[in-house]
Amino acid sequence: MQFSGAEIIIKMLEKEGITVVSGIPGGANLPLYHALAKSSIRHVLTRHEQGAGFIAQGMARSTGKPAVCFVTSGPGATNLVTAIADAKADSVPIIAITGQVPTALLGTDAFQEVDMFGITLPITKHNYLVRSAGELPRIMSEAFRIALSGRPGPVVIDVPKDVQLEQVEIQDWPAATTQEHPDIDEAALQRIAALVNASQRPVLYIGGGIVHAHAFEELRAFARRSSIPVASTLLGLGCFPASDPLNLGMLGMHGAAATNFILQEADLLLACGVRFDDRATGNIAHFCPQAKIVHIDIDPAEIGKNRRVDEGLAADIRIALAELLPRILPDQRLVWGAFQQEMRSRYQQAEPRDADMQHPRNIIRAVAEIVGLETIITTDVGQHQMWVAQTYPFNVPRTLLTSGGLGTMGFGLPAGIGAALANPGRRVVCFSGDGSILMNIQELATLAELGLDVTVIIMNNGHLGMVRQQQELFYQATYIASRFESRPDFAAIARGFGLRGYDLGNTPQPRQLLATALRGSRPCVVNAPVRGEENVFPMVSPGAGNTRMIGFAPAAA
Ligand SMILES: Cc1ncc(C[n+]2csc(CCOP(=O)(O)OP(=O)(O)O)c2C)c(N)n1
Ligand SMILES: [Mg+2]
Repeated sequence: MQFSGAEIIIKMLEKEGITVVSGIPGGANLPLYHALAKSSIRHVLTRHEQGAGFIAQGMARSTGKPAVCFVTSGPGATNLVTAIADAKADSVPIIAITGQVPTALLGTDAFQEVDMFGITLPITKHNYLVRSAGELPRIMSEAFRIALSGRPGPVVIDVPKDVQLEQVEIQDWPAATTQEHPDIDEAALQRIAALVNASQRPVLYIGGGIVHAHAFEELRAFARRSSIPVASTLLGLGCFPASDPLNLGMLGMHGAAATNFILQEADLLLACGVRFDDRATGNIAHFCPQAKIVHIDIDPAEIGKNRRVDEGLAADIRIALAELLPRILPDQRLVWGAFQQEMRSRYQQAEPRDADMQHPRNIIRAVAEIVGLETIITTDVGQHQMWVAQTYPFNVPRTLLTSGGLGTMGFGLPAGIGAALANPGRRVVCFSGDGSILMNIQELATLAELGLDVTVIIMNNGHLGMVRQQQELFYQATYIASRFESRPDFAAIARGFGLRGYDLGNTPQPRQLLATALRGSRPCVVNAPVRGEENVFPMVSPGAGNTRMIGFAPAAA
């Protein structure tokens, strides 16, 4: 049978189980949209291509399955670049199908031509410039396999308009993608088990790799069998329940002070699905100075990249932990447990007064008390993001979606829309900042159209707060370009988009108004005024080791 290139793409998406695609049409991808019109795949029209990219990310991050977006050539494609780079940094499997000028015009500076293949080469796991429709079944199938296999990541498929229109005969379609797992190194498992069994002060250091491998049960069983505490990166939060006594919370630049001190004393670091990112390790020369290092990660390129390891294992972390479990001796580690307890009581986080609803941490806690455990939280980037990471009790995997590696302001709202699309019946709350929300605020129109259960809470401090904080602490309080002169009325803006809008600054009873906003399931925006001078503490100074933290005081002995 004859199919056009565009029809092949749509058919392959159907075969891979794609039910929603986000995007924006334009001249160079209209054949693709024409084919989409005949498909059962739902299209979500965003208001900016970056929104489409982050909606795809929200779908992929919340489910672990690849998600797809469509954009046109030139400006449509370049508008998507940040979302692709963000997906690369956090290993998120999205597939971006970009329209391109006809093959005959490639390289001529044609209208709306950019070299998307060249631009995205360093920010994709893989990318294609398709030269003929006959290649599309193979390329589409490969793209899904590459996006999801091993360490996941974004794939770009750039499709010239004539290739979308080209008719070809297709007899056999490739089967839907399945995942393979490489064999595991038995001898390395034995050596790692021996190190664990011989250690007295082990710590698990876990991250996004646990999420991608769905290794939640295996991690819990492993940690509990031998009473090994678990320190998490930003992207690992939720993998291990916040409520578990072995949970140490977040390590690193804005991690818990006690956690950074506990790591300092570790004699064995079990790094699982992490990449020794500088935000987590601080000055790496001072990170876990007494510890032997075991690093297990699906990506062999990560092992030994930033830190020399005593034992490295390139493997699927879920399988590795499951295989290790029976080789680990049960141990209560009472002495180590008592030390951790002492650190925790000595270095407690300073808490704001309960009644102070102008403190971000109280707002975050109030939300956590109202919404259920299964609620998906998205954040933007800045102080509010770190307060959420420090404060919100993440007990369920994949309930925190945040831009970790790239730290992209504007991520939260569209990622929240994507999460709500992919998880019908689940509530989504996006914690944003007054700076970040403006970077993709146009997606409130998309949200209003879809009517999804997404609540956006804007921690409004009148500043690019994280920038202001750094200027205060490291640039002698010389403030430039970090304070907003104008104060948009976000509740009114929300209403202008057709959404419910609330302002906690306009009521003597902010808790009650917050509860009202979160009642029901229609989308809404809540402006939450917070003090401009508040800082996120503790904080490791840039370039220092993790135990050189500022902004915390040990409790009196
Ligand atoms: C797209 C983008 N531009 C610039 C930055 C640098 N940056 C990091 S945090 C921040 C301030 C964020 O302000 P806001 O969203 O209001 O959050 P707050 O820190 O005030 O809570 C800036 C400008 C960034 N991370 N992303
Ligand atoms: Mg702000």
